[in-house]
Amino acid sequence: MNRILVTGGAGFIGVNYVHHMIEHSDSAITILDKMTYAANRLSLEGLPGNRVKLVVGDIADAALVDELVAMHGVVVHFAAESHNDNSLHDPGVFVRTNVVGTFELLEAVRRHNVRFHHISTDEVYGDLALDDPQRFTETTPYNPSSPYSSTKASSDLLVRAWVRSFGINATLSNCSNNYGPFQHVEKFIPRQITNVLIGETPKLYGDGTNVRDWIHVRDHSSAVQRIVEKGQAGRTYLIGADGECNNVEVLKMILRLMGEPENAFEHVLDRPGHDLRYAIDSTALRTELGWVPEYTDIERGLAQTIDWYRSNQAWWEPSKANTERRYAQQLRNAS
Ligand code: NAD
Ligand code: TDX
Repeated sequence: MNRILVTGGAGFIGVNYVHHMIEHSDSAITILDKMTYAANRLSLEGLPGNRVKLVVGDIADAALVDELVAMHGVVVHFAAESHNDNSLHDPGVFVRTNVVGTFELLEAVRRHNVRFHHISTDEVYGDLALDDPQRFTETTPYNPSSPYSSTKASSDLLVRAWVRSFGINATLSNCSNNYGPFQHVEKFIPRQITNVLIGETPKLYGDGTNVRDWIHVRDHSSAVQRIVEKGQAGRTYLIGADGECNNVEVLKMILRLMGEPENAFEHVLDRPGHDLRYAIDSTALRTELGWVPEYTDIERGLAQTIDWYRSNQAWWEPSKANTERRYAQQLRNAS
């Protein structure tokens, strides 16, 4: 049985990956998670105690990371500060977790010769014009815009350098925008779904023409499993499911699916430096590793996600008021 150390396994994508691996492998999993505001213990309910263990700790804690890495065959590294808006208001913690934390993990996998997979984002490539026929590929130059994406880009470069200089056995993946169950209510889709559920008006940044390339989080999990099992050491794989959609379209779809008028939202102050468009070309992952996304009907995926938030109010309600307070404070700071 494989022993996998999953960093950030109590957050959105990490916990979906843990559930996926429990269903689709016989691995034993240790989650290393600092349990920041973004983590939720309820997401771990139903996981088998004999196969999943939670260690509460910081990936920037070198001694703890060294001890844990030594006990595992694979590290799958999801832990990060992940929200662009927060990075504009408090960038320091993004540098500590995303850069220093990744550095400590790299040093530990180097010492103990452990397989490493680094989870990253398409945002490292910057943004595209709406009419640009090109999409991001493994060779697109890095050009991050925000404190968040620049710290993710930094962590990617550290991984690449540790592969080249020290020969660590690592792969990287850069994925597009995820949606699905267990996503924190600060993010666009759950924020708007839960706004409707509590009778608050959904909030659209700027004119809403910004395009994101949506992928269901379950497809991200299956892609990561494939890369960890079959990926070539040193390679970067781009993960995407051809889900380009602009924010107004997504918001109108949510409102329609929830039985609200399509125009029942308000435009609010735009995010500073707001990236216009992301688009992933995942041909290499599909042709070389044979990965195929399953949840490509976004309307269906959104309907299921809405059902999940309706049925799991106890999961998100405790963080909703705080999140909206944080947004209100950020708005006051900006004006
Ligand atoms: P999230 O914010 O929901 O979860 C992050 C998790 O990391 C939380 O459980 C948090 O407690 C933990 N964490 C934070 N700092 C830590 C530290 N110092 N030590 C240990 N644990 C710590 O984020 P997410 O959306 O699940 O993103 C997971 C990963 O996927 C990140 O690396 C992110 O950059 C990447 N990614 C996200 C998306 C997306 O659409 N959300 C897309 C592509 C890539
Ligand atoms: O209230 C909102 N209104 C709005 O219009 C929020 C929270 C967001 N938006 C817009 C901004 C973006 O164009 O929606 C889009 C998506 O926003 P986020 O959910 O904040 O995601 P994004 O900034 O695109 O980054 C996400 O995808 C890439 C994740 O948060 C990152 O972790 C990942 O790397």
